[in-house]
Amino acid sequence: MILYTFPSSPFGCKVKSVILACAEEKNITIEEFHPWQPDSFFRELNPLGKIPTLKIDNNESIFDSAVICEYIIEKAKKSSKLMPNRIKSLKIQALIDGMADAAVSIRYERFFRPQHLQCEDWYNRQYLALESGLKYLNSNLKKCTEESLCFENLCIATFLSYIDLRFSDSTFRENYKNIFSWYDQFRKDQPKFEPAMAKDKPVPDNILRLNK
Ligand SMILES: N[C@@H](CCC(=O)N[C@@H](CS)C(=O)NCC(=O)O)C(=O)O
Repeated sequence: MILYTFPSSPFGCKVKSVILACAEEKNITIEEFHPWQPDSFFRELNPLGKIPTLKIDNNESIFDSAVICEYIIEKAKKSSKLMPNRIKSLKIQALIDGMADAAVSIRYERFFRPQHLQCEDWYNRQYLALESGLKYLNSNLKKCTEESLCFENLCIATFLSYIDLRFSDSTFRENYKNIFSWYDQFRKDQPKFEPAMAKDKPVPDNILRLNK
C-alpha cells in the first residue's frame, strides 16, 4: 500500500502515527505528494485532491484521514487496544480534525492567497476555532487523554507537533501549559512516534498559487 502525504500535513502525521502504533510500516510505503502540485494521477486516487490518501491496490484508494486510520487499525486488529472507549476516541479525533482544518486554512490564507485578497474576519474565525479547541483540551486534559497509548493521544500529539511547527511565534504554549506539558511528556515517553511528527519541507517548485 502507498500513503500519499506531505511531512507537514497534520492529517498525514496522524495517519503515520497510527501506522507506527499498528506496526504496519512494512506494509505501507510513504510517498511525498504536495496537494497543490498540478494534478496528474492524484485526482484519480482522490477526487478531492487532498492528502492523506491511501492507495490500497491498483483499483482502490481510501480517504480521508479518519477513514484511513479506521482501516489500518481494524486491519491490524488493534481496535480494542487503541480505542478502548470508541466514542471518546472519535470525538477527540473530530475535535482535532476540526482544529487542523482551521489551522491549515490559516496557513493557506497567509501562504497561498495574495495579500490583497486575504480576509481578516475569516482568518479570525478560523483562529477562534483553533484557540477554542486548545482551550478545551487544556481545561479537560484528563477527559481528553488516556493513561496508556491510545488513538486520541496520537491525534493530539501529532496535531500539537503541527502547532509547534507553524505557530511557533504564537503564545499558545504559554497560554495552554497543561496540554503542552502533556505533549512534551508524550514525546519523551514515546520516542518511537518521532517519525510521525510534523516536519518542515519546502513546497515543490511547481506548486499552484492563487495569483489573481
Ligand atoms: N478531512 C481531510 C482533510 C485533509 C486536508 O485538508 N489535507 C490538506 C493538507 S494538510 C490538503 O490536502 N489540502 C488540499 C486542498 O484543500 O485542496 C482528512 O482528514 O484527510
